[in-house]
Amino acid sequence: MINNFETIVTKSKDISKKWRNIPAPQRGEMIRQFGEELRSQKESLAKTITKEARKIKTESLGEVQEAIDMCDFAVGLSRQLYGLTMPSERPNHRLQELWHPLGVVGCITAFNFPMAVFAWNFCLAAVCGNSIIWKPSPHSNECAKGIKQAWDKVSSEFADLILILEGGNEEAVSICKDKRIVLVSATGSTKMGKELAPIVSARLGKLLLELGGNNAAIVSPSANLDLTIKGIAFSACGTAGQRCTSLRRLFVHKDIYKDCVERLKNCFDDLVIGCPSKDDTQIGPLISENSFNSMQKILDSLKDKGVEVIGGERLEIEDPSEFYVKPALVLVKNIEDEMLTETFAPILYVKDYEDIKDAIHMQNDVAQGLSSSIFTNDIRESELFLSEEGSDCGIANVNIGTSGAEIGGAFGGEKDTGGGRESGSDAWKNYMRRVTATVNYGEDLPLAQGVEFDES
Ligand code: UN1
Repeated sequence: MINNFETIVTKSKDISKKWRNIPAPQRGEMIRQFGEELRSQKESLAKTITKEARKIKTESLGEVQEAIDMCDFAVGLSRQLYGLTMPSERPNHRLQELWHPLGVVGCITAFNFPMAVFAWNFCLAAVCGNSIIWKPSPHSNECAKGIKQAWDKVSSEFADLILILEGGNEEAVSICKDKRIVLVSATGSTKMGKELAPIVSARLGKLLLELGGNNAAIVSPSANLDLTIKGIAFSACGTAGQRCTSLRRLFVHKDIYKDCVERLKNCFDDLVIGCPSKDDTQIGPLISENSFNSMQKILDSLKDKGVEVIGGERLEIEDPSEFYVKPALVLVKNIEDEMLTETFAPILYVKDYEDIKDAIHMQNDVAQGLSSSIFTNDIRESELFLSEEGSDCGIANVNIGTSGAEIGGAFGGEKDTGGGRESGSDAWKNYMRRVTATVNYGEDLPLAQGVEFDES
């Protein structure tokens, strides 16, 4: 039994009961102040991200910005938590949807987005009238504390709206088991999701899952290659390949394959790998030795099969306890088993294609379904890619890499990615319960579907 678990859940439940009675626009006002606080602490919060998650400066700043953007979005939402009104089939009746808070939300986050993903969840949960219990990754407890302190500064008697439960798997399981935690929103690997989801489902709790990706991009002969190479490099190598949206597989049309691979090799050679706090660094180290070992294991198994691997080696830069790697380009002739799993490291598999439909098929032919891209100037191809016969992912981009989504859209994916949608659009609906209300303001009692029931 985790010692502070009971206290945390009780406190969270208590505060949720007070918070839900605050009108939504007033809740929005407090979130606006939270956003202002994040703005004023942007530099120092970004430094904490760089220190713990080892992200480069510009990405850490971008991550705090993502949290600020979520605050702004939630402020707007605070006056737009709309319920539909539908025409009733009966006279003198009103048919309407009402949206109410859920209560306590549990949020489990990963090391790679130690602030932004929490902000996606918290800003929506809070504006919708809920409290949140946050279990951050054990790699990012300081980031969690930084966010909590910013909230404490503006939240007066509502400080408990964010309560942090530090820990690992045991704590995550406790959140999943507890019936008082109405919704569990979890970000992490598919393996983690498959372990946790049955626990929540067994109590018929609500789930919001954002799990692994195995994202692909297609490069068509009409693509603007300058733009394409930049998009590929950022998606495949940015954050050292440790985003759920990182680009892992590339399908290049055979007519431009040689040129594209040549340019990618040069581009990967030019990337500045080093200490993430330095201004010109583009790629920092991997999060841990374990990540490094998983990457090497995959590359070794490919090499053993005779597959061409360029790069991927460890670089001894600065602190010898850190794991810097050169991003790997893996030139495959056939689909290899290794390509079908997500390795959280900068490995980019490249394969040629002849027919766009084959490329789309290969792109979709994995268990995961998070993000996807096509680089093309051919409108027929881009429309096919976005059509129901195209990408089967939750995110489908044209002439943009697979990573770096804005907060305004719904974020998440299909299949082994878990099906959840967080962040923008109508993702707020996940954090509320819907009541369908029918009101009869007439003197008679007509029944729906024309059913007759005469009691006399
Ligand atoms: C994640 O890696 O879990 O689209 C989230 C992106 C970021 C979010 C990534 N906005 O890459």
